[in-house]
Amino acid sequence: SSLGKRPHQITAMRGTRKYRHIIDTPDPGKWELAGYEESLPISEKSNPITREMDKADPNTLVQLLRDCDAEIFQEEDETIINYQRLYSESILKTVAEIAKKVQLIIENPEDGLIVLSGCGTSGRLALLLANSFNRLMKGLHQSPCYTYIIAGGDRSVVAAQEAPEDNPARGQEELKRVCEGKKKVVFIGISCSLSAPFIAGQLDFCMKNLDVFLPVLVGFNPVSMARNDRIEGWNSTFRQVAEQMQNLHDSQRAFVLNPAVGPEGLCGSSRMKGGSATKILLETLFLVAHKASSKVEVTEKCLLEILRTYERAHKVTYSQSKKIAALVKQSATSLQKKGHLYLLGWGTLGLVGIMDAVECAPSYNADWRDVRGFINGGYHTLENQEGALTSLGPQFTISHEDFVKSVLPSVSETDTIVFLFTMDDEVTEVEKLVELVKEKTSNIHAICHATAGQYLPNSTKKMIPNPIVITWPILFLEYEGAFIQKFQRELSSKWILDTVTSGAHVLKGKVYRNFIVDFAICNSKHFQRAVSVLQRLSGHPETRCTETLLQSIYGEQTEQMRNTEMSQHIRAAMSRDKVLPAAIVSLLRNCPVAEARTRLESSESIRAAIESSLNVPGRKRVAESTESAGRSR
Ligand code: S6P
Repeated sequence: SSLGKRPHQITAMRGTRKYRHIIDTPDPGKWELAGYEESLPISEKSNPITREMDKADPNTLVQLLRDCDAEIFQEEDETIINYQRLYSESILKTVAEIAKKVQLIIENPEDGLIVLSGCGTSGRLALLLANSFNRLMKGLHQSPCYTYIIAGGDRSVVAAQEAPEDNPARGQEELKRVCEGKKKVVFIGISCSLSAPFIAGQLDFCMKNLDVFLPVLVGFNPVSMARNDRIEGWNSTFRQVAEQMQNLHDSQRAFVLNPAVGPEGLCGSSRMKGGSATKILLETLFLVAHKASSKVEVTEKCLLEILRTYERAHKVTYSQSKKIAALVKQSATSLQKKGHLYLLGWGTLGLVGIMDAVECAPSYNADWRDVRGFINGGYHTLENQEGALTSLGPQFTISHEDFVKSVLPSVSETDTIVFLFTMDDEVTEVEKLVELVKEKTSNIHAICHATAGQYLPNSTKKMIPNPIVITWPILFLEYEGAFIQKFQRELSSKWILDTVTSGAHVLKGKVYRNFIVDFAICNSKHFQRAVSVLQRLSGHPETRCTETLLQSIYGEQTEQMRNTEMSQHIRAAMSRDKVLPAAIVSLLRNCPVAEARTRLESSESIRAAIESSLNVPGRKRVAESTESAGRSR
């Protein structure tokens, strides 16, 4: 393909590559060129790789997302804009510096704490990572010193609550609560798109208390692209906070860890690459910190060794592309027939499943019942701070027993079930559950991780005809080796499930080109993204797009609503169906929102409605060039 390739530069760049790559990392994308969707941060740009994704068949879909994921490992290209990347020296250096600060906490756990905080997927990852490293410490008879914060509290782990993300004061309160009495705190604020007010509030608080706190900001945009709009009830923007952090970076009183990993395969869906890169970067950082505390010097080589295991994981995972594509197809068929996708996982893979399932609701305006994740042992295995939340309602039931009791009775042939486990789990337990499910549907799939030499028993193979079996090489490493292996399996499962859930929604018609055209507008980031998608699809200016979006939200009473706060718009948007699709069709056809809604009702999918609106005779083909759109942020 000609995507972003500049033949005269490729040789030069290849020649300067420092490390032998395990996967074929793509050549730098067009998105790196100056001027490409200039007004948008990397995390919100549309990835040139996936421009035609909505027309792709399942096999192609998997390849496209594989290539997007490979961009995580792409090296800095000094001939272009010079974004720092995962393997850039500046990033490796920062990781090593932060690791040293983390090491001090590990060695004095009584007075210290490492806090990971995030919203949505970033918050779920905070929980996963904090628990992993506490487990690592317990295994070494050290006192655990990691904890997590997720915006909205533990209920956000298993059900999407995107609104708390907009609240910086709540972020601060939570931080103060978990750090009470601690003398030294390394605070890791994760916001993939450098945008969440909840995290901005926390970082701001840390910077005002530098005697106790060492704040670290993790995300995947340059600071100059951090979000810069006013935060409701707050006096600075995320960008201002990030700039202050950057100013403290050189004196090591704060750190910003923000390699570019390229735009998401689906525009803005930071749960995908953003989430994966967060996991890779932070696990590597903590692993070297722990090594350092057992007197192994933190060198660039040792960092690279760990990073390369993740790169290897990409290759091993996508060597199963054919089978992944089959699962994408099957899952899409279920969703199209109004069936369900259930992910039944063991151990932390159960949480990976939940993470992917939960995000379908805000990402694709899916019903929370469409895609659901379950974990063996429920909250006990999840190891969340607040314990069992089952009493909050059916959305909060997450154990396999809950699944058998309340979901299984209504499972039918239109549903797809995916089992997620490793060969070290109790495979007989898996078989027992498969046995039960088999009576209801034949669409049974599995993602199973094995170590070289381990084979799936024949009994299991008979029950699950075409499992995705990923065989990992034996790692002869010290104590941490087992963790590295676990991290790889989690990431591998995440990659597969991200692809499956995203791919299935693409095939369901929720995506036009690589824009998700039906997502929940449930926080200010989503509101702005909606406006930006409208601009890029219609070519109309921001004011007109905002106006139409408000009409779609409020119907006739837009006039009074124009000067109300964003939070009010969001509350209203959340109680309304198809807000974004109706606005898109209305703008493209230049018709009232009500008419757009009727058209959507009678259309086979949202994508189809948009496609036919773009083909209305006499329409200017403004949407062809995404490069020129989205100007006015
Ligand atoms: C994104 C996902 C969201 C984000 C959350 C935090 O695909 O739907 O839940 O994880 O909004 O985003 P960020 O950029 O602050 O990490």
